[in-house]
Amino acid sequence: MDTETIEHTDIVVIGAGFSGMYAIWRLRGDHGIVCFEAGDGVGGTWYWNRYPGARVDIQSVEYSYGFDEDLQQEWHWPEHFSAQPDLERYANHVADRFGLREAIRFSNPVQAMRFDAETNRWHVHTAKGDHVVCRYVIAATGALFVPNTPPWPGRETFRGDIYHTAQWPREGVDFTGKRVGFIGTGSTGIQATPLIAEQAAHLTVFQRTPAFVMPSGNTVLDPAFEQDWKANYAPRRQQLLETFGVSMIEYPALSVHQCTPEQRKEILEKAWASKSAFQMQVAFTDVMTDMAANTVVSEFVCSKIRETVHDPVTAELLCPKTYPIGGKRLCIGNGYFEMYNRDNVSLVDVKTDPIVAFTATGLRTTAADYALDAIVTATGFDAMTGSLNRIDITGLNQRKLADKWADGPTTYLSAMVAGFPNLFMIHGPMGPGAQAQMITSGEWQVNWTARVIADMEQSGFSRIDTTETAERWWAAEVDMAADTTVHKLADSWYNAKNIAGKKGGFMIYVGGFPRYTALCDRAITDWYRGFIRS
Ligand code: N01
Repeated sequence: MDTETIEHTDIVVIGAGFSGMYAIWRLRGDHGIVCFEAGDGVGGTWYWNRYPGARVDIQSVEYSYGFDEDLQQEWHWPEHFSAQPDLERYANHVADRFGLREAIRFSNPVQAMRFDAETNRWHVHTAKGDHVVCRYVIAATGALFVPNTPPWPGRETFRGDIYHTAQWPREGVDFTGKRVGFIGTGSTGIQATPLIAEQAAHLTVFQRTPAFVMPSGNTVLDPAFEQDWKANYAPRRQQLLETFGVSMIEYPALSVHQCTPEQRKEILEKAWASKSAFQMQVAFTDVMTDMAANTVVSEFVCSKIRETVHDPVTAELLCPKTYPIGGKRLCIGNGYFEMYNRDNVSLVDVKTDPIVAFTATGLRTTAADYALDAIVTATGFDAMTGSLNRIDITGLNQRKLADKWADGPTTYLSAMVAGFPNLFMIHGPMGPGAQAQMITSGEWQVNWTARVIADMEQSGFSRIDTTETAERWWAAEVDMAADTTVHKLADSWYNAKNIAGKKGGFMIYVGGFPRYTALCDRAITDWYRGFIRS
């Protein structure tokens, strides 16, 4: 006999990261809400990524919630760019302050979801056996949640410990006296390695592609700066939404071609010292659209690397030469290049000599064996689609989302997928994602979703879907935006090329947040253009 208890609610939120928590707060007034969270705490990205050096690279006065004036006035960020423990503390404070935990079921990931077309309800099933029937699902599942673990053989034979930075032990790891191998030199690797190098007997960094890394210049938060933000929070939050990347950076007036060599140098030095990696991307009007301009900036960064790293062979290996600056997400580091001047750090180029296996005693490349006591993988994520593809999602006509997305994701406005009604995504594939400050842009997307749901209810509709025509239109918009930039010239998680065999086109909308929000708003005001409500 089936003894399963079926619960009914209005909305299921998947994920208690920053967007999921805000969705609970924003929608719970008028709706029953249940939120399922895989971890045993709140914070999402900032819950999982607790590796040494994990730190946000957008200033914290921006990278924080704006929905509650008292919260933003009372909260104090100790540093300009907050470290993971402070971000997790903030997430916990918000959960407690606003009573969000009541709605969250921890350590209980959603495993399967099925849309019942007769009743227009989603049936949501979880790891702990919950079965919740709801009208809407909001997937705030995170663009970077499922770790990428390259399938090197021999993992089980390695006698030491293997870690992935996105699944770091809560109690930390002591590398004192150990020979540590570190794979991956993206945003995560460049943050973690300098701290591990301070502890380890020896650190060997295995690099496939060098990164463009700007110095962070992180400091304790200047009280006058904090006061200025607190005195102006409301207009600043609005201003953020009107900027390209939902972040206050200085936009340039000049093309590189309009500048003398002296002017170029002055502008680039200012951008380098600006405390924002993204300033480098917009040092001139044409960095992201003209390879000649881009090369001027790339060469400037390489000159900084050569000035910093004493060993010329290592310095050359660290200079990115195969893709444009800004093509992949830029990184902000704290002493990353300086680290290579330490006696206990060495760099291995695994582009020319790839890793082939774990061994009992370390790692094997095509040319050598490396003896190691611990291995850290910072090999990134099955980004954008990984989180949802891991859930067995069945939409209309028994169609599985993973099948629909087998050749890459399709979405309309990154918010919905045709054939999967009443399922909304926050920071979904083909959205502004990594090119827009995630907390503020997430709040905006949740507000937009809340508006759509409120309209449904006022108009007496019970189903909203999008169409394949609308998805094609959005794909063309996403491609058009990317085609005008240098992004497509780099292989990264933006275009699914970070994982061998993964399919998909360009997955980030790089047309700017103001255009994105205008298109989302216009879809609503144009009588839900691209949607079908019934
Ligand atoms: O992941 P990545 P990440 N053999 O995909 C290498 C955000 N973030 O975790 O470049 C050898 O960027 C891979 O090499 P390659 C941010 O949006 C933000 O670092 O593919 N190496 C690369 O070096 C960021 O973009 C913050 O050739 C292999 C690395 O692993 C996103 O998260 C901090 C390999 C993966 O780099 C992801 O960053 C951290 C293989 N088989 C992260 N497979 C801040 O806010 C992969 N690699 C500061």
